[in-house]
Amino acid sequence: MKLILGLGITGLSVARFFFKNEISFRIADTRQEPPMLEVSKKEGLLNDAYFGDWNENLLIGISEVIISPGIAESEDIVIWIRNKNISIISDIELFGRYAMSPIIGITGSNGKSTVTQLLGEMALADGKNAVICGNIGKPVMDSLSDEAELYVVELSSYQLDYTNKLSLLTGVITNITPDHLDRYSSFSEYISSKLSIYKYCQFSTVNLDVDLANGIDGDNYYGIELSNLKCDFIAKQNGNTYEVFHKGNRLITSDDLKVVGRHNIENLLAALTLGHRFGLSLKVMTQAAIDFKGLEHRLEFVSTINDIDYYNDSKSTNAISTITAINALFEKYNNLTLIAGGISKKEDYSELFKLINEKVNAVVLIGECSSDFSKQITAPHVEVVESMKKAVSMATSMAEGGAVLLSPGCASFDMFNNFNERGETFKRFVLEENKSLF
Ligand code: UMA
Ligand code: ADP
Repeated sequence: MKLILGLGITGLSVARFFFKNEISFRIADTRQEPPMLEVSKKEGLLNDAYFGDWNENLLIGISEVIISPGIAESEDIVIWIRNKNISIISDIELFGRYAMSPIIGITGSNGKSTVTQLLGEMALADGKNAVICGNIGKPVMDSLSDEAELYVVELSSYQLDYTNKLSLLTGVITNITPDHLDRYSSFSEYISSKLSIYKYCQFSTVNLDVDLANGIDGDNYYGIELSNLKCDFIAKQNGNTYEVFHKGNRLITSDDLKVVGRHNIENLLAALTLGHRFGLSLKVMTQAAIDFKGLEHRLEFVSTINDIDYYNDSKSTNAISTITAINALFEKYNNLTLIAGGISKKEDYSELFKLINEKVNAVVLIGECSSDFSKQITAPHVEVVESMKKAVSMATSMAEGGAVLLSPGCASFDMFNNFNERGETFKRFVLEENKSLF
């Protein structure tokens, strides 16, 4: 019998698959009311289910465990499983056993979802039945399809940690910067988790701008400002514009794109390199990049109100993504007002504070870390407020044209259920701010 650990969207997708294929399974979750409880009940998936603290008896009669990514290696249940030498795998490994079409894997600290979505859109534009799935929010076991011609899968380090076998056509690490250090005992452990993607790649795609991946013997390379002949795709900066080349031929410039910032050029190079390896047409990929609107909550343009442009970058949950957002907008605006804060991660924020002090005119802080952050930020105007509503009205009153940017650099759970809710709340108040002017 199989044991499914966790009844979030991963556990539910695995249970559905076993149920459909008449494979017997048990489900367990430490939460009395896990998020997918009701739907699992309705679908008749809870014949053998246990909710509450881990219990070693859960392992009786179990030959393999499929573990949800949110459950850490340090949990008792994982220790018991390891001691008993029971096979433990991720949903990704299970998916790899059944997927009949090529899989492209995308991991990294930031940019995973953007590259996954962009590459998926490129493949769809080229007439391929591509399925976009994984950590992006659509569990892989809900995504298996006989009609799929390509799976574009976002892989988190949590998923990679429980993966032992997988066959990827190609895969990439978009970048590696400190993240999830509450889950890993050191940064180097987190780096090893990310690097493990290359063990599974038939062809490894390497971003030469990522120092940590530089020693990797890749098959396809890309990077910005590199004259490196081994690169398939490169970009060069010309003033405020980036030009993207394939083997010396100019394909596109940043002025043609709807998304902004150097990081989005890096994301584009990743998608082009992966797509080219699969055999997508360069012309179609280029047009798909021009049409790409970016993902919600990632440096998403919201509206212009009274000469102020508002951007929602709620997905920024670490220092580097807020650094990236500030740098991207600084290329376009000389007046920036930042809304940041939330639950800070166990990482060094000093580079971010330095950048804010240099480039941001006014800062509004929210959430758990706000008073701590306010001591370290010396930008001309810093205010601490207790709600998103106040943050938006305060930022609007402080901004003198230019842009107001929500880029928290922190997790959202002190004030919101998740980053989506935080971003939606921000957008709602921005649009209300607009109404209140009329
Ligand atoms: N949990 C318990 N007890 C349990 C099981 C889980 O308390 O018995 C808690 C976990 O500690 C965690 C939460 O429940 O805080 C959710 O964990 P989960 O593994 O049940 O999550 P799923 O709902 O299955 O969603 C997971 C990914 N979540 C995590 O990795 C935490 C989703 O990524 C992913 O979209 C989904 O599978 C489909 O593949 C989310 C995420 O935050 C968006 N990912 C991290 C990131 O992107 O940085 C890695
Ligand atoms: P992930 O799925 O890895 O979390 P996303 O594409 O969802 O990545 O973006 C998360 C955050 O990181 C957003 O704030 C976004 O603007 C920023 N970001 C996107 N691509 C990159 C990149 N290549 N380098 C740094 N930051 C990035």
